[in-house]
Amino acid sequence: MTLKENDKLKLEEILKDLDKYRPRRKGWTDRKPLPAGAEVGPFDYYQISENLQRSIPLPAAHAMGNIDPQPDCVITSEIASGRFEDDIRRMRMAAWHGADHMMVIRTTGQSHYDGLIEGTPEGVGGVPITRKQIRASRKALDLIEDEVGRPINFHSYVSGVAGPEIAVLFAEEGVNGAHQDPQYNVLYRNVNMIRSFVDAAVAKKVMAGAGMAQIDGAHNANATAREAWKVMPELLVQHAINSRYSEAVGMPADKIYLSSVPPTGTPAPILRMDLPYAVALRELFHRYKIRAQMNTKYMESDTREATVNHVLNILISRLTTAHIQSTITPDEGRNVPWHYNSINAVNTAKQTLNGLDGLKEIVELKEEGYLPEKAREIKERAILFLEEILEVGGYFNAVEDGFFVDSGRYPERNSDGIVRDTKGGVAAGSIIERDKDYMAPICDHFGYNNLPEHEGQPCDLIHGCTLCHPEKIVYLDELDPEDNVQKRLEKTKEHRDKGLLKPEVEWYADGWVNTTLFFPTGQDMAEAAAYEWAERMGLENPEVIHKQTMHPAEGTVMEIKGQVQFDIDSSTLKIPEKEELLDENEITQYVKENPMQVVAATVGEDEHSVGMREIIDIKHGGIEGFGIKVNYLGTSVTIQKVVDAAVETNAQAILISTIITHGDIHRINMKKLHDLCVERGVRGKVILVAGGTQVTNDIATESGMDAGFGRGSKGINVASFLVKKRKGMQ
Ligand code: Z98
Repeated sequence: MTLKENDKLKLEEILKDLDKYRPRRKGWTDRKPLPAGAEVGPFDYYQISENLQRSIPLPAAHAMGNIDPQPDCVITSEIASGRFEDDIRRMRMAAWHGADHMMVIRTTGQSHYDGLIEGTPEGVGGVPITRKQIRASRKALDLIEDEVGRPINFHSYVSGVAGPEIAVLFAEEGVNGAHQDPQYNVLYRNVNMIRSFVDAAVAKKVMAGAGMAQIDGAHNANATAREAWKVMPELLVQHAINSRYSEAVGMPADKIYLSSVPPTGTPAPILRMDLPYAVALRELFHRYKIRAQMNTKYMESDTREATVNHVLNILISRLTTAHIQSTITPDEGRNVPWHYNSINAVNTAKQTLNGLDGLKEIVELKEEGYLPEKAREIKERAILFLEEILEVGGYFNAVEDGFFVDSGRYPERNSDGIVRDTKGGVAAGSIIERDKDYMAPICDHFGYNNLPEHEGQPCDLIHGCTLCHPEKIVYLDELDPEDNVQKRLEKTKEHRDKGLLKPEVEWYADGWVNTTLFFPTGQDMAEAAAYEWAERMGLENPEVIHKQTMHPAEGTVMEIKGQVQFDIDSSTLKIPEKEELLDENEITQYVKENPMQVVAATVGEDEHSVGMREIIDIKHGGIEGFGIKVNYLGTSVTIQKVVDAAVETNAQAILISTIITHGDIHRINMKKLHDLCVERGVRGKVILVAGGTQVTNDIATESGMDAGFGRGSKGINVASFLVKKRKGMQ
C-alpha cells in the first residue's frame, strides 16, 4: 500500500490485517546533514539535511522557487488528540511540514496506568499506548515516511508502574524513542522511589536493546517550579542523575538526550538568563545529546506570545547546539493542542532554524565576562547541590528532605520542595529479590539472569522471546463493544464517504471553530458580549479561550471557540475555475525577449487612480515589475485619447480602469474602446483589458474586451494574461 498525494490516509486500510503487521525497523534515526555550503535553490546553507521528496514549504518560499530546506536537527511534533485515528492524520500533516519525531502522548496521565492496557477502550484522555494503537500508528508512519522520503521517529513515554512492560511493548512494536526518567515518577506521580529506580533499570535496558533514544524529564521541574528561572542548578542535577544512571544500566551515551528547556520566559531578559544556562548544560554534558524543548511554563493563552518565546528558545539552540528541536503547540495554554497549531509550531521551528542557519559562522559566544562567569556560577551551584545530596546520604534522603522543585535559588531553600517518603508512594514495598533460578522473559534484560552455559541467544532456553521471535507476540484487539475505533469511525463514515464537510481541530468532523472578536469595551463586558454573540451565531459549547485588553476603555480582543452542528455537502459546492498563472520568472523572461509597451488610464469622468496604479506600480507587485513599459495617462481620460496614445506608441495593450458604474458607464466605455480600435484598424494587434471593482471577466468580454479584472486582482494576474495572450498572437 502506498499513499497518494491527493488521497486521504485510509484508516480502514491501516486497520486491515493489523494483527500481522511488523514494523520494518527499530531504533532512532537522526537526519543526514549536508556539507556546509550546500545549495538549495538560490541560497547556500550551513546547517541543513537532505531535502524531502514531498513537503509543504513555508509560505514565502513561493517567491524563492518553492524551496524547503530541512534543518540539520530532528524536529518534534507533539501529538495529543487522544485518538490514534486522528493522531495519524496529524502526523501526516506534520511530516509534510518537516517533522520527523512524532511524540504521541495521552491527553491525561499515561503514567497512572499500573499495568499494560491492551484491549482497553479509549477511556478518559485517550490511550496511545495499547499495542493496537501503537501498531496502527507505526504502520501509518511507515507509509508516511515513504511518502516524504525520510525516516520518521515514533515516540511515547515509558513511565509509571507499568514502565518496564511498556518498554517491552515499545521495543516489540518499533517505537523509536521514549521519555524515561525515574525522577519523573518519583516527583510528579508519587511512585515509590525504589520501585521507580528498579523499574527504570529494566526499562532502560530494554530501550537500549531496541536502539531507542531516551529523553529525560528534567524539563518538568522547570514547568512545575513556582519561579521557573530559579531551578537552573536543579535541572542540571536532574540531568546528571538520569544520564549517569542510564549509562550505568546499559544505555549508550549517544542515545541519551537531555530534555532541556530555556527556563525563563519574556518579559524577563531571557537571553541573558537562559544562554549561560544552555552553555553550562552543554559544557557539563558534552557526552550526551540535547533535545531542546520550548518553554511551556510561561505559555499563556496568547499564541503570539508563546511563539515569540519559542523563537527566542530556538535562537539559544542555534547559539549552542540541539540535536532534536521539539515543539509544543502555542495553544497548549488554552486547548488540547489543535491540528493547525501543531503544524504552526513545526513551521515556527523550521522557519527559525532556516533563518538562523550558520549563525555561528558570523557570531561567537564570548569566552570572557558575563557569559562564562554566569555559566560557571550555575555549574557551581549544581555541583554544590550534588555534594549536598551525598552529604545527606543520597538521592532518596534528599527527596525525603524536599530538595527538589524548591522555589529557592540554590543554595537558598524555601522549604516548599516536593517531599516523598522512601517507604511510601504508589507500589511501595513491591520490590522483591530475584529467585536464584530467575530466568528473564526477554533477552534485553537488566541484572541477574540464571542462565546455564550455552551458545546463542539467552531466550533459546525458553524457545524464543517476543523480541527475538515477534511471531510469539499475542495481539489483542479492542474489547469494548461500544468504545472502539470501529464505532468511532462509523460516526464519521458519512462525512468521510460522502464528502460531508465540517470544520475540525482535534478529531474528524468535531465541529470546533474559533473566532476572533474585538469589542470596543473593557474585558468583563467584552466577555459577556462574546458569549451572547456566540449564542446568536449558533455556536454550541462556547468558551472564551483568550482575552486581551487593547485599552481599558477602548477595547478588548477576544477569541471564542464553539461547535457547529451543520455539515456542508461538498457535492453541492461550485468550485470556481482557477486561473492558471504563469510563473513570475517566466513572465519576466518573456517580456525581456519580447518587450511590451502598454497604455493605461482611468477613463470617462472618473478620478479614481489607486486601483490602476496598484496594477502598474512596481511597489505592490504591479506589471512594471515584470519589465512591461507603461504609458500612464492619468484619470478622466477620454477613450479617444487612450486609443491615440496606443497608436502613436505602437502599444501592444490598453488597460482601462472604470470604478464609476452609474448608467452602465463602465460597459459603455469598454464597448467604445473596442469599437474605436476596430475603426482605427488596430483591434487585431492591441490587447484590451478593463479593470475595476464592479468589473468581471464576463462583463468585460461581453463588452468587447479581451479580459476583465475585478476586485482582488493583482499585477501578476494582468501580466500573466498579457503574456499568454501575446504568445497566442505570435
Ligand atoms: C514533553 N511536553 O517533554 P504522563 N515521563 C516524562 C515526561 O516528561 C512525561 C511523561 C512521562 C512534555 C510532555 N511530559 C509532558 C519524563 C510528560 C508522561 O503521566 O502521561 O504525564 O507521563 O514532551
